[in-house]
Amino acid sequence: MDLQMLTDALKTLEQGAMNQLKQVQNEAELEQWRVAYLGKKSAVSTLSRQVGSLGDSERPLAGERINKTRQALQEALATAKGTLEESLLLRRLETQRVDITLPGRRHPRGAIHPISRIIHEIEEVFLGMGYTIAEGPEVELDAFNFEKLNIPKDHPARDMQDTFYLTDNLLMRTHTSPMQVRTMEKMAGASPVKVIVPGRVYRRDEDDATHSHAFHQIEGLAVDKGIRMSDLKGTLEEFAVAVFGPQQAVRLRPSFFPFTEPSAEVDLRCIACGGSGCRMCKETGWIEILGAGMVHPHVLDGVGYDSRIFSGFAFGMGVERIALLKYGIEDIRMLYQNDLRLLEQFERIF
Ligand code: 2NM
Repeated sequence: MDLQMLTDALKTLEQGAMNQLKQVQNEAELEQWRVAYLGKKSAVSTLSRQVGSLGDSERPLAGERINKTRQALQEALATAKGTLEESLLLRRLETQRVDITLPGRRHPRGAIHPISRIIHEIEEVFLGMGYTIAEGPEVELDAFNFEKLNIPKDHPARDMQDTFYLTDNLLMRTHTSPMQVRTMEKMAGASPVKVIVPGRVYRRDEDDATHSHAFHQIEGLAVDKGIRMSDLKGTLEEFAVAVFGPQQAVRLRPSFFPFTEPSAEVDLRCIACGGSGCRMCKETGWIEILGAGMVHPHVLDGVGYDSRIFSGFAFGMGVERIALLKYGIEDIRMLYQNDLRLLEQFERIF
């Protein structure tokens, strides 16, 4: 073989390769082409092994030409690869086209549970009157749930507030009052104390339309020098108007709690008939919504407030009762069954 033969062979080879490359349709065929024209057993490789048999003067030029051919083939391969990838991408874009005009998929959104809603709403009302909010443990000491609230071990009020005991002295709280006791003790005689305590409480009750063994309370407490029953009534009127509307009024009837003296049941003017009498208020024109009173001097003294100097009022309401009244729900159990038909009627906030 001489240089001329080699040059001719390279030219023919290159032309053949370029023609073949035009036929290539996919990546597999391109790889076959690469192996055939640039692989170890390709014609270019075979020719380059024969360069050694040429004369000294021809050898450098022969090497140069072989390299040039190989370079041309490599460039053609790179170009073909780019073109192939581009056409594959275009085909994918065509077949996997996204219709951006389709309407979006709706995701179901949760709503605030009526119990939480009422708690938030009442919290706002009392925050507006300068109260702070405190929360405490649901598992309480007998001392905080009963003793410090003027309910000793043999007191009949213990029967009405029978609860779930963990040990002799540890129980599920029957009201949120223990947290009011804790707040007063923490304040260590400083005033004023203005706090509301929302939270879950427990009673050993049979569940029915109006009772639940676990329910929610909001209790309020104000202690200062010169706090009077009229402050209690004004505060509760403000609350009633904010939650039930501008026509509202409250009235106090004498009652009894061990931790208040005097004590009162608080009625709301009937929200169904406006006071004229109907089935809902049993023709009385009033609906009982909470209990309240002036904090018993014995309780004040027990938590470090001199009852000759300080006085206070306190009240407690059942959140479920307020929710049933406000939303016109008939049975307390509907608040716990998580039936979407009930829950979906409340505004979706999140
Ligand atoms: C009620 C009714 C009347 C009350 C009393 C106290 C405390 F801790 F100050 F003594 N907290 N809550 C209270 C008073 C609760 O619920 C029907």
